[in-house]
Amino acid sequence: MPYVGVGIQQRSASLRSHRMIRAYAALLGGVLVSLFIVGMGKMQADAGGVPIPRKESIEEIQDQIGRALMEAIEGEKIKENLRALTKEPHQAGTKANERVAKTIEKMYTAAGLQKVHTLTYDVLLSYPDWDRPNTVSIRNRAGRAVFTSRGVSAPILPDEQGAPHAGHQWLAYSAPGTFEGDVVYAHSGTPKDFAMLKKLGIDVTGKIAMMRYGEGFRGDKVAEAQAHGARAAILFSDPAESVWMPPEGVQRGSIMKLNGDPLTPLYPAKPGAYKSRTVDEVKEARIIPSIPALPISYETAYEILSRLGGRPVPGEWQGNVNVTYRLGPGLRDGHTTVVDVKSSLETKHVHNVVGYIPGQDEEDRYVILGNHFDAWVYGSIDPNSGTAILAEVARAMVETTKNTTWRPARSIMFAAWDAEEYGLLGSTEFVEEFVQQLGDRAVAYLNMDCFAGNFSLDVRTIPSMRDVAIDVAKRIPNHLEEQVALGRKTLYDTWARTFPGQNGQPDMKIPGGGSDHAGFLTFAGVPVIDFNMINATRNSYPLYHSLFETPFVNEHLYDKPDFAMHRAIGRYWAELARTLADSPVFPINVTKIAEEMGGNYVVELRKTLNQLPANPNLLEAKQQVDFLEKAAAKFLVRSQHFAEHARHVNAELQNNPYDQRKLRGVNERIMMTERCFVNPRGSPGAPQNRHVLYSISEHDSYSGKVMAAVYDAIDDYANATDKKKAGRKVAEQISIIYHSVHCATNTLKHFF
Ligand SMILES: *[C@@H]1O[C@H](CO)[C@@H](O)[C@H](O)[C@H]1NC(C)=O
Ligand SMILES: *[C@@H]1O[C@H](CO)[C@@H](O)[C@H](O)[C@H]1NC(C)=O
Ligand SMILES: *[C@@H]1O[C@H](CO)[C@@H](O)[C@H](O)[C@H]1NC(C)=O
Ligand SMILES: *[C@@H]1O[C@H](CO)[C@@H](O)[C@H](O)[C@H]1NC(C)=O
Ligand SMILES: *[C@@H]1O[C@H](CO)[C@@H](O)[C@H](O)[C@H]1NC(C)=O
Ligand SMILES: CC(=O)N[C@H]1CO[C@H](CO)[C@@H](O)[C@@H]1O
Repeated sequence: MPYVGVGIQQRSASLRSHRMIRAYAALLGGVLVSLFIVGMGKMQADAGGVPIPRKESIEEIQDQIGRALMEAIEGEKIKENLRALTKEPHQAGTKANERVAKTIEKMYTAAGLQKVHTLTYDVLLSYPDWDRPNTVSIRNRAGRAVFTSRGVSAPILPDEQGAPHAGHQWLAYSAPGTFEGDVVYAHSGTPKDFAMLKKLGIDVTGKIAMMRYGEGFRGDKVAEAQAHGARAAILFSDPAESVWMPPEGVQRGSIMKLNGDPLTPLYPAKPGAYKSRTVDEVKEARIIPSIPALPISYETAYEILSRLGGRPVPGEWQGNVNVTYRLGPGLRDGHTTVVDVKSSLETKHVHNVVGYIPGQDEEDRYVILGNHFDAWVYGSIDPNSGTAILAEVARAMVETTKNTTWRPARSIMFAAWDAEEYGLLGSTEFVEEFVQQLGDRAVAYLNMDCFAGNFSLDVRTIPSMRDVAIDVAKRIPNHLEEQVALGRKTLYDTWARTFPGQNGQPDMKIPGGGSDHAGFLTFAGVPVIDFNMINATRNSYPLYHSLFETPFVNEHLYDKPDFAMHRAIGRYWAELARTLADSPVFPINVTKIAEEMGGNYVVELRKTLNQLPANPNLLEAKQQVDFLEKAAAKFLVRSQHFAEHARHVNAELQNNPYDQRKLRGVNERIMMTERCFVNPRGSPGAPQNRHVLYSISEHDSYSGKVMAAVYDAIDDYANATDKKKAGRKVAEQISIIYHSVHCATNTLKHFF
């Protein structure tokens, strides 16, 4: 890298030390005086008489800024935000949700964020008929209804849950229609469950598949039912999977099997953009179902289950409704079941709201914090617990920039996404619109959707971000008094104990497809952290997507009235953002990718291939694994050298005038190493899945999968009749990973 003019270096160095000194002065003037005496003692003067803080004191200043920021986050304000955001049901595309977008704009503006504005997209959404609820009924031989579900859940707290139509039970993107026929109980509706039914001699063709929630994405269940010939689908909340759910409660949700607007794949659905796909094509591609589907409560499920004929289900299929579950098909006494769904597809405006705290040193580098704001009903947990927290993080950060002279070195962007519930539409369209800029400038994306419990932090991230996820958690005070009493003072302590992983570190899964981080990672290759709070069992969270997710639940069930847990989440979010925005060298550890590649991914891949029946058509694939292994070893060595170089650059920064360009070079290479794992062509059949390591599984859109395209090719091989062709496809997919690893190695080198 050519050397830069000395004048520029000195200027930027003195600018930075000035800022540091101003930060000192401001903090000294504040409540933190006594703490800062220590830092002062460590100040020294350089030859020119300008005091330059030594290494420890910079860290101490950072520490103090962190504390000031954490102190600034107030539980009471989060609570106020939450009430303001959950006044009425607000599905994407409705007037009510537009009002919520306006509320967020006002919150962001009042917080002092800059350039607060909305980004509008026109996307395909789906609604029930608000005047005629969906129903399930049971008819006797004479065709008379002996039972009809209400189709609307009754409120428990009318003050919070009493809006007209709030209780409607529906699934977005269901086909409209009425179907009368026989029910088959298909357990969780997984491919395995349908295979089991086949084995048991039960044919789902022409029947109604009744499936319970849990074990994967609801859209996959309905698609699976349709693929097996079912004419309608019923999903119910089994008490076994539904903590706190009242008998009448239902889980709403989307059953679209794609992220982003289905009519404008890969491109932003900006107003006026040409829609490259028609609704019929979307149905043909089985992205949305062509059969009616609806969710029912366990009270309604009881009516069907208690009349269902046929043999009892296999033992592990029995749920917690108080009857013996049977397979069907059909009800006893010649009764039939009628599914009646009213629904329509509509193209609607959706609005993302964004705002910024501009970075002082690198305005064109962004740390992005995001959460969606559209909800199935009131959304006080999912998602507005997160929306309320994020708005408070924004306010507290700006306040900290005012009370101290701290400014983030890089820009911090706050994003409230619309239409996440329908299939991550708002964030996906945004990523599609700005994919180039995000690839070039986004440092990281930090997502928090909602919480699922109130006990431990839970983090899903990629290997290069694990260190920062851990380091920051070690700084956040534990919100649980009884944990603190046991000596677990920080979020990290409870987390590491609750979810132990390898090397004494907490276990972190790779991010799945369930929230707005997906597009950032899988389409743009931006490192992401998706986090929330959860209970030790990690099972589905209470009242999910139900009418009963209203502020009372946050205030009295999930958290204490002081919102200590909400606050702890806010502190984690803020500190993650500040760390990523201020650390001179990005706290993104590319050595971890190399380590995982050689130590885990290659090993697993070899094992999987070796488990397949030996076949000459697999030899090429196995050879590719050998190449990949060698490439991974080189990548590891190179990343260790690079880490040494980065440490050196960082150390120089602490002692001498800053060499901003060297630093920028190091950080650019970290970013570009991550981007090496984006394959612009996408994976076969899924051009939106462009990350070759971390992607969404084709078979379960909720879970993240390592090297999904490779494993999908292996699955296809296992079932293929043309083994030669299928074997070559496996080799090709492994070779694409090899190419990415090679790219990463070269990115970390100086010359090629
Ligand atoms: C920041 O300053 C304002 C106005 O002086 C004050 O109300 C607020 O409490 C201060 N915040 C912190 C965290 O010190
Ligand atoms: C089983 O549950 C249903 C619906 O919740 C209820 O109506 C019925 O009385 C219960 N039956 C028994 C035997 O507990
Ligand atoms: C979390 O677990 C605690 C006990 O460990 C339980 O009392 C509580 O109901 C659970 N809360 C949620 C939100 O799942
Ligand atoms: C977590 O949830 C449980 C169940 O509602 C509740 O008893 C407990 O107080 C909650 N914990 C906190 C810290 O709010
Ligand atoms: C990055 O990860 C490697 C491999 O786990 C580890 O040895 C190294 O200490 C990490 N680097 C930093 C700066 O934490
Ligand atoms: C349709 C079919 O035959 N599917 C099989 C494909 O291969 C997997 C094993 O890799 C089986 O589990 C499926 O049953």
